[in-house]
This record gives sequence, C-alpha cells and structure tokens, in this order.
Amino acid sequence: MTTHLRSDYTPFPYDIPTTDLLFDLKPELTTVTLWLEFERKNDEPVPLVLNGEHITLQFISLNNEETPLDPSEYTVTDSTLTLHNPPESGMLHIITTCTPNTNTSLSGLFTTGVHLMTQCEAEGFRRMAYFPDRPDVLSTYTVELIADKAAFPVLLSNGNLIETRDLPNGGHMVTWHDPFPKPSYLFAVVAGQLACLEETITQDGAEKLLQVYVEPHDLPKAQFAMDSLKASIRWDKARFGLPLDLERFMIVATSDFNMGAMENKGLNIFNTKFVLAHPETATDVDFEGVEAVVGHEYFHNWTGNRVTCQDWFQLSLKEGLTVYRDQEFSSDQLAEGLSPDAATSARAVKRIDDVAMLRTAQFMEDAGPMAHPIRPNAYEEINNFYTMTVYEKGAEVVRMYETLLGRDGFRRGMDLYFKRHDGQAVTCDDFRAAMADANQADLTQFGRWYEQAGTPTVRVTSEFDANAQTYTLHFAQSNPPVGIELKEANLIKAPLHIPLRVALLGTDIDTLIELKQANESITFENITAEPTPSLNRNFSAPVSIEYDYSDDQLATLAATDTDAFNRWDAVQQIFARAIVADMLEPVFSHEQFDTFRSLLTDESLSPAYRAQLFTLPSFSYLAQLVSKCEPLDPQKLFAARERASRALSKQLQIEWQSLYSTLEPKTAYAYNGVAAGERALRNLALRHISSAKPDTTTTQYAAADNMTDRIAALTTAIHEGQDEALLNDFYNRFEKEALVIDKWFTAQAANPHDANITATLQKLLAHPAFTNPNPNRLRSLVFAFCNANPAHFHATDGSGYRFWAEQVLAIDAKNPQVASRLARTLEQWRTYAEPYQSLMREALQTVFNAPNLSQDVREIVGKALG
Ligand code: B3K
Ligand code: ZN
Repeated sequence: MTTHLRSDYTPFPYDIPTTDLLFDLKPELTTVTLWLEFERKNDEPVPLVLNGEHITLQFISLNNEETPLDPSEYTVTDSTLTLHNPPESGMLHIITTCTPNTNTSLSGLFTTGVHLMTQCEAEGFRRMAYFPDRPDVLSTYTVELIADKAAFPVLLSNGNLIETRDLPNGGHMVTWHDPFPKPSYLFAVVAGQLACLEETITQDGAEKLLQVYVEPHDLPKAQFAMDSLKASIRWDKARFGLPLDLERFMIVATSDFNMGAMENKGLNIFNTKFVLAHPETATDVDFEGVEAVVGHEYFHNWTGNRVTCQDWFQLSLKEGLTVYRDQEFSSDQLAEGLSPDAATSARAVKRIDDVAMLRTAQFMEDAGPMAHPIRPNAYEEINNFYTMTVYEKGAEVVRMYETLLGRDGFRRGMDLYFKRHDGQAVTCDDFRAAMADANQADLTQFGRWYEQAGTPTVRVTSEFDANAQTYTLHFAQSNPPVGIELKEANLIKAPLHIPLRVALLGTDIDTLIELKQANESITFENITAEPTPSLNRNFSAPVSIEYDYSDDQLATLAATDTDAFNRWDAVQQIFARAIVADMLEPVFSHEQFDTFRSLLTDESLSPAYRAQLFTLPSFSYLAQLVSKCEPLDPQKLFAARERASRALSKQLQIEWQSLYSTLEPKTAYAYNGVAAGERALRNLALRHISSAKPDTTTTQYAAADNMTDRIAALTTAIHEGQDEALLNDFYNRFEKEALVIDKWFTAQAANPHDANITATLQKLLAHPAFTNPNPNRLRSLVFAFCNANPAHFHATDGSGYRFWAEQVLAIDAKNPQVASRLARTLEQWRTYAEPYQSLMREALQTVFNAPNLSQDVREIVGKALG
C-alpha cells in the first residue's frame, strides 16, 4: 500500500493544451479514442507517465501515425502507461476499451438503469483513458460521443454543444466543446433516455439555457431543483459578483451514486436524492437538501472549477469554501422576505443545524484514528478524505476569515483570489494570501488551522472583583495530538488564532476577542454585578469551550441570551448535563421544567427554533461527552437519553398537546422555512404525545398531504410498536418511488423499539426491493441500522458488529467507496466499555484479515486498529 505525502508534490513535467476524445458508447464494451497534445515544460527529457486502471490498451501511436508505437517505447502496468523517450512535444493517439456494465464501483464510466454516466473525481478518469489524472493538469476538451440513437437518445458532455448528426445503422454522434481548460476530474459524459426540464434566463444581456435531466416519470419532481438552480445563479452574482460563464448549464440525476452530487463543468451529475422534490414524496429536509446541494455544485463552478486545486491535499480549498458558500446561500434563502427579527432567527436555525452536525460528526472524527488537518499531509486512498473535517471544519475555517475581516473584507479577499488565480490550480496558502493581501491583514498564525488536527479546547475561567468593579476572563487554549499526530515524535502544536465572540449578559459588552496565545486574559472595567459570560457566540470558532457554568447561569443563558445560537446551546447543555451526570436517573429540577415550559410556549420564538431547542442532543454527541470521563456504555447512555425524553413528554404533556393542535396546518403544503418549522415542531409534539394519544399518529398518517407529516407519523407509530398496517400501506402507496422506499427501509432499520430487530433486518435484506441495492438503498438499511440505531447495533452479544463486518465485506467486493464509509462506523471502538470494546475489535479484525480487501477499507480499518 502506498502512502501519498503532501510534501512529495512536484508539478507535472508536460503541458496538455488540448484533449480530444471520441467515445463509442456501448454498455458491454466502450471504446475511447484519445488525442493528447503534449508539450514538455523543461529542457531535460523526461518520461511521460499517464495513469490508467481497469482499461485495455488497443492502440497507441504518435502524431497520428497509422503504425503503432513499438512496444519497446512504452511500458504498461496495472496503473500506468509510460512513454520512455517522448519528443519534446507531439500528439499521442491512444485507443482503450472499458466495460461500463461490470463497473460496480460507480467510479469512471458505469451503467445506471438504461443509461451510461461517469464519475471522475477524484481518480475515475483513469478508468476510461490513459491520462495525467491529477487536478493540476488543465486541458481544453473536445468530445465526440457516438451511440445507438434509440438506446441513447441523449448524449451530453461538458461545455457547449457544437454539432449533432445521425449516422448510418441507427447511430448518432454529438460533439461538445468546453472552452474552459479543466482538470480531468471535472470531465463528464452522460448517455441515456432522459427527460429534460428546461428554462432560459438572461444574465448580463446573454441568454443561458438551464436544463434538468431526469427519468421521464420523474419530470414532475424536477421543478424545485430548477428553481434552486436559478436562485443559486442569482445569489452568486449578487453576493460575490460571479456570473454563469457557459451558454448552458445542465443537471442530470441518477439513482446510482456514491455521494450527493458532482460539479463537472457545465454538466453536474446528481444523486436523485438531491434533485427530485415533490411534496408527496420529499420531506422538508429533502427540499432543503436539494436547494443546498444544487447551490453547492453550482458554486463550485467558481470555487473549484475556475480556480481548482493543485493537488488533492488541497481539497478543502474548494470544498470548505464551497460548503461555506452553500451555507450562506441557504441562510439567505431562509431569511428572504422575512422581517429583520424573523430573518435573524431563521439564520440562527440554519447555523444551529450546521453546528450541531459539526459538533456531532466532525468533532468525533477529529478525536479518532482518522483525525487529520483540513489540509491532510498524507493519505492512502484519497476518496477516504472527503470528510467532515475537509468539508465542514473547512467551511468553519473559511467562516473565520469572514469573522476576522468582516463581510466586505472577505469579499475583497475573494475578488483578489479570482483576479490572481482564475484558470489556475492552487493551494490553501494561496487563498489565505489573497485574504491577507486584500485586507493588509497578517494571517500567518491563522495558517495553523490548516496544519493541526483535533478540536481545540478553550478553557475559560472568570473572576469578578466587586470592589474594583472588574471582570476578568482567562482563556487557555490547548489542542493535544490526535490520530496520526500521535505518531509524530516531538510534535509541537503552537497556539491558534481563534476569533471568539463574547458577550457579558447583564452588561452591554459584546465583542470579538482574537486569541493568539496559549494563555491570555482580558479584563472588563466598570462591571457592577457579576455577569454571565456568553462565549463563542454564533459559534465564531470551531472549538470546544469549557466553562463551569452553574445551573443558574445556564438558566440565565437559556432565558435571556440574545445570541440565538448560545441560547440553544445553553438548553442543550442543560439536557446533556442531566443525561450524562447520572445515567441511571436523569432528572430535571422544577426550575428547569419552568424554563423549558416557558421556552416551549414562547410565541416570540419561531417554531423552527423551538423544535431545535427541544431536540435532545444526539446519541453520538452525548457519547463524546461521556467518553471524555469514562468508557462508554452505549446501552446505559441510550436508556438515559430515553428517560430524559420521557420526562419531557410527561412534564410538558399539556404543552405538547396544545402545540399539536394549534400548529395544525391551515393551508395546503408549501415548502418554505416558516412552514417547515411549524411542521417540525408539530411532529416533535406528535412524538411526545403519541403514547398518551396513540390514535393521533394514525389520523395524521391518513390525513397528511405531504411526505414530511406522513413519514413522521409512520416513524412515530412504528417506534411506538403499532401494527404493520401503516407500513404496508406506505409500501403499497410508494412502491414505484425509490427514494420513498428508502425511507420505508430506514424507518424500520433505525427503529430502537423493535424487540425482533434481527428478524426484521433479515426480512428487509431478503425483500425484493433490496436485490442489488444501490448506494442509497444500502444507506437506507445497512447504514441506518449501524449508524442510527445505537440501542440495537450495540447489542451485548456483538450481533450488530458481526452484521457490520459481513456487510462491509460484501459491499467492498462491489463498491469500495461505499464500503469504506460503512467501515468508519467502528473507528471509535477504543472509547467503549467492555464487552463492547472487545467485540468491536474482533469485528474490525475480521474485516482486516479478509482477503482482497480494497485499499479504501484497508486504510480505515488499519488506522482504527493501528
Ligand atoms: N466534489 C464532489 C465529491 C467527489 C467525491 C469523490 N469521492 C461533490 C462535492 O463536494 O460537491
Ligand atoms: Zn463540493
């Protein structure tokens, strides 16, 4: 196994000005003809090494000669084609074949239903043609596609459509040209029988064609994606001055996709989950996801495509920045048209969602064996580094520039970044330099955020001097080595530059403190009474704050903090404390219930926000808190969380019931933030009243005019152990809707109260809808059980872990990328108590010892055990 090191970077010795490709597309055997123009960069002769995997060389010649190259002039291995003595410049002509219909990895060219599609990032292009498959080789592509017209009436590639013509014998040929030089990872081809929703827009006086391609029967579900695309285009122009640079922009949906979507230049390919949205089949969360992912991929057109990455270690350059951009877009969309106060609250709701995810999943990653800086220094398999750290922590690092430099300063940095680097492949340091130079700011120390793994802790203590009327805050930051850093001898992790927004409740102090030292203090004057500090407001830095709040102080924050994020966080801390402090008997005091009651019924707080306030911290988040103090007993923790939830049901029953009726929808379903918030709170109320009023779920299920309410009712009902009738009804209603059937699988696989879960799993695995499961279906059942059903996954007999091992291996044989995602489930094994810990290690060992393990899974399991 090879470890790739960031420090090994060297530029590719050749330029590839143009790349011409001819695809003769057939599912069983596709022939790819490549004309590669090369120009050596330096005087010294150097071999030309191209990447290529799982392809068969049919022909190779130089400068379009008919006679093939003599085999002594080149060497082919499993992963390369090397030309030993190429001329200084020339044209390489290579013909290869590949077999899309046996490609189950969904990387490269693969069949999906009756269609053919590609996925090239990170290293899929090399599965179609020999090529310098690395992000810093930019080339201008012209692509000709030939296929049977009846089987593949739609033929798409990047850029602009140049020509379409019919061929004899029922074939046709389409030519595409992408005027923007790009790396191979942004290349795409689609051939299929797809229906298209299209609209035109005018931007800066030029007309642009927008298209969304889906299966014909899905056409009625494509409008929301189109609307999201139009909104994204408007937003990027308004917020960052960035236009759509092509004559047309296409989105194509496929049900067989390893991740969410892919930003191929002008031809985004999407998982159907992030394109299709219709009230009857998609929940509010699905709608939100479509909007965010359509935005994300569109925004990549500038942050990723026009300016791309020098090497894959710089992945966060495009991903962190683009996540930050999509978060801002979603936040603006939620705030649109609301009063200033309501807009602030809507933005807070989005911020809370994003941070809750970061603190749950990214903090966990950052404390485990896969911990890495947002710009990693080493990897075995790059696909394993499309992580929460690179994406979500990366976005927080970008957000900190905005916090430090201000909205306008950040924009100046972005403008300079594009001015300097448009059309280039650059590094995270180039981005930081643009931010610094545009603002005459010193961001040298800030660069450490790119170097250090781990979640920094800021320990805060306070001193109030009543006589001197001073209040002092002491800050101590620390970030001990984690993950791979543990192996580095003499590693010194110097202090970070941390922007911390702090207010003192009870005073008018609200300020941004820039921490730069390991220890520092700040003293506030004229403080007459001891204030309650509100720290890291709006989560201004991705750190873990430790301050010993008294119960009273938490209650003050919960009741009065004007920072909606910290107010939410205070309530979460109250819950977490009760659950973690005494796992046998979590209790809330009368005062705490009074606080809860007044928050739950406070009409000045939006329903969306109240739903977030009363969503208990997730099992995984609590698990992190517990494992800081003791080995984790998942059964004990799960039971404690359940007890806390039941206490909220019981003590606030009247309030839940009254909310449930007052929030009854008065108008037909529409997706918007306000309506979605009302549904979220009402469906939370439903869960809290369902055991007292079991009929409510069945009534809501039957009456629902939308998927949000229907699936909430179904999930609540089956978790309450109600009969199978609803499940059957749901299946029959939506049998033809793959994404809805995914929800049906999840509802059952994640059911914590199914006493016969093993039997249920077996039944679901054998279900006809589970034959040849695609990644979405695997996620709906296998991942849902392993990652979202802690009560059963952590069965004390180890059956959950054995199931995990079987599934990792079975999936790995077909699709290593998906398998290695699942493999990550057990990486926290060392934090567990016995017998869990030993049983997990055994399961990991089983996987590690299996023959023919992919490099993807081997890296994950190896690091976990290592
Ligand atoms: N850039 C792609 C992710 C590619 C993942 C490759 N394993 C989607 C995105 O982040 O927009
Ligand atoms: Zn992305």
